[in-house]
Amino acid sequence: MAATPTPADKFTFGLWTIGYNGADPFGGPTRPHLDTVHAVEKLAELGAYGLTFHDDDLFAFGSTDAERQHEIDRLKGALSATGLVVPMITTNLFSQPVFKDGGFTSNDRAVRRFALRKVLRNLDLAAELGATTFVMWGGREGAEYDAAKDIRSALSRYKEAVDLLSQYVLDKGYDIRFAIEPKPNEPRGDILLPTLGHALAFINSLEHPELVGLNPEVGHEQMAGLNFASGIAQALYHGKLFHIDLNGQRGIKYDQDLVFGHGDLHNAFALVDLLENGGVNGGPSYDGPRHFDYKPSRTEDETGVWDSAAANMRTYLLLKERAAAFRADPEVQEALKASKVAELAQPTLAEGEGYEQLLADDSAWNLDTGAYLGGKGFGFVRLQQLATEHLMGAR
Ligand SMILES: [Mn+2]
Repeated sequence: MAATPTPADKFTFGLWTIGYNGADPFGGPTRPHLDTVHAVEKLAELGAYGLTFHDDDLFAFGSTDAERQHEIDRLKGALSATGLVVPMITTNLFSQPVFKDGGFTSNDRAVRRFALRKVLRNLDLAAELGATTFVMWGGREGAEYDAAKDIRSALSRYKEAVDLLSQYVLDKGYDIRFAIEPKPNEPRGDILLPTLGHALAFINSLEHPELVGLNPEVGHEQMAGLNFASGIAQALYHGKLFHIDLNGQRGIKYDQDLVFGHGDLHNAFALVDLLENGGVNGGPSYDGPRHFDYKPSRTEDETGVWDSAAANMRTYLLLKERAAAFRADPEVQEALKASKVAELAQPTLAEGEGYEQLLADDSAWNLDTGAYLGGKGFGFVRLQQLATEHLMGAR
């Protein structure tokens, strides 16, 4: 069955997702600790491709070198036994009290220097495990109060950090690129680089912008009221979709981290259609891991954890099937043509034409603008209904 995942689908999971114990700001854990080796075995059984983690997910903060190495060795053993890979790792600069005002941008310089050391050590581990993407989610890089944080200095320190880490990767010859993960708020009142667009602008200020791209997350952009599929299209336009975090979110509220598709299903359909069919000649527009950053709900037991992990992958594959059917439908092709969707790819000016030729073209100015009142519509609603019917399996 096409909706059964295999490693070729490149589905990956954060160790912190399936390992989430159900603790929230209002109550403690509802599930016991999940062992890393068991997690890797279960993910392999379900058809996943890889595992990702923060340093502190794998070995507790403050571990001795021997304890740290023990956990790394256990992971390596599980990876070689199952064939799972680690395509991305990331550093936790948010859980410990030392990071309460951030890591790269804490007002406390000693904390910033410690944060850099923690990331440098984790970059060595990324290279050792063959991870080629290093995600940076600056969850505590922000503030609650305007006078408390000099935002321009904070951005300068952020740049200083990313520039240093980029130089390290270049000097070491590591095959690693960085992916910034934007989020508007939570846990801070306001987080730096709150949306994909803010992060894109920031990347342009860096010493090595070619090494730095984005890891956009469905729920994070939707928490800001933004259209995720549209944002991903812009990230692709700039060549900056280095990684992606898939999950579900229902509107502008706290970060829900639902299963992919359990939030805005219509936008999830548009996203999968873009990723799978939005490339040249209708092929995929993105070939990296389809990474799930979700949380099994607090109400679930361990069976529910694995059911929800499987649900992420199954929903993605079902949407991929629906998107293929949508593109293959002759009525959809006709509706796309009627809506002039492809005409937007045609340059507005003719070959070699500049403003002088445009100014000399009376037909451009003499357009019968009055005819647009009551004239032919674009038919976008019809197109959306066709998409909806394919999404519902009604066509
Ligand atoms: Mn994420």
